[in-house]
Amino acid sequence: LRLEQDLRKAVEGDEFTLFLQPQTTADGALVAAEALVRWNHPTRGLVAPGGFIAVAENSGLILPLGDWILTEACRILRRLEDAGSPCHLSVNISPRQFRQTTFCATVLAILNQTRANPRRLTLEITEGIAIDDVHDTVAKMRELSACGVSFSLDDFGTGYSSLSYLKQLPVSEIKIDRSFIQDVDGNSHNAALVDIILSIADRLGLRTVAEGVETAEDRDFLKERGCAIFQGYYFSRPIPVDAFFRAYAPPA
Ligand code: G
Ligand code: G
Ligand code: MN
Ligand code: NA
Repeated sequence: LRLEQDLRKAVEGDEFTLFLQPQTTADGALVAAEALVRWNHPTRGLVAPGGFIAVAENSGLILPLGDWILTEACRILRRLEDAGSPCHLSVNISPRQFRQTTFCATVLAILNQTRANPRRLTLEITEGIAIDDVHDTVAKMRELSACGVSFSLDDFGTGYSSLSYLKQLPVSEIKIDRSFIQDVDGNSHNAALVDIILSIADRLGLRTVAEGVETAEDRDFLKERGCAIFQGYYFSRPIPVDAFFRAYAPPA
């Protein structure tokens, strides 16, 4: 409850910040970034989302927080475009946020207000969005897709029905969960699974992002099997926005 009270104050008091983690080609050329929220707690310092996203989700605070995250992400997207960077941006969407009846209107209003390019925005969803109302889920995804926004299936392979989600949802990208990627080069079990996930994605014409790439060996393994995009500590940790701009979109 203490955490929830603190979180409520934090949402009102602007205590959040976004970090960006690059998504690159195998050779490290920047393609996109994932926005990852951090809580700049007055006494506890930077708190990672593992420590508060679930509380925000259960208390409903994810709704104002989610709006703030999307707005901030779209501002960053606009800045990237203004700086001449081709970088796209991925934003994590919580199930509760997605299920709001006003979800599409909110996303479109934020895009409009920030003048960010919808074609550069990817929304990461997980199997948590639940498929009990497939029609509503698909309708929302189609509405936003029609405006240029794309969707990525995050943590792919960890849910109970990953293939069913893939069958039913109009996503253009899957993110192979890092539990499969770690030591993919040395672990033949992971290697077999990743191989198969990559060929499923290839057959369906989906882009694949490998997350949690930590070593050159894992990068090489994935590259050889046609993985397009790489995210992980081997390339970069999530970093503050200013550091990201200095490293990837320096002023001309
Ligand atoms: O950054 P870190 O690895 O600590 O993130 C942990 C978890 O928090 C991840 O599963 C990630 O999807 C989630 N997360 C990070 N940023 C956001 C965000 O902006 N919105 C939502 N809903 N979840 C986030
Ligand atoms: O669940 P989601 O994919 O949204 O969360 C991404 C999380 O993975 C972020 O919190 C990020 O900090 C973390 N992450 C990113 N790259 C690596 C990596 O190479 N290794 C590990 N262990 N975690 C990573
Ligand atoms: Mn994610
Ligand atoms: Na993930």
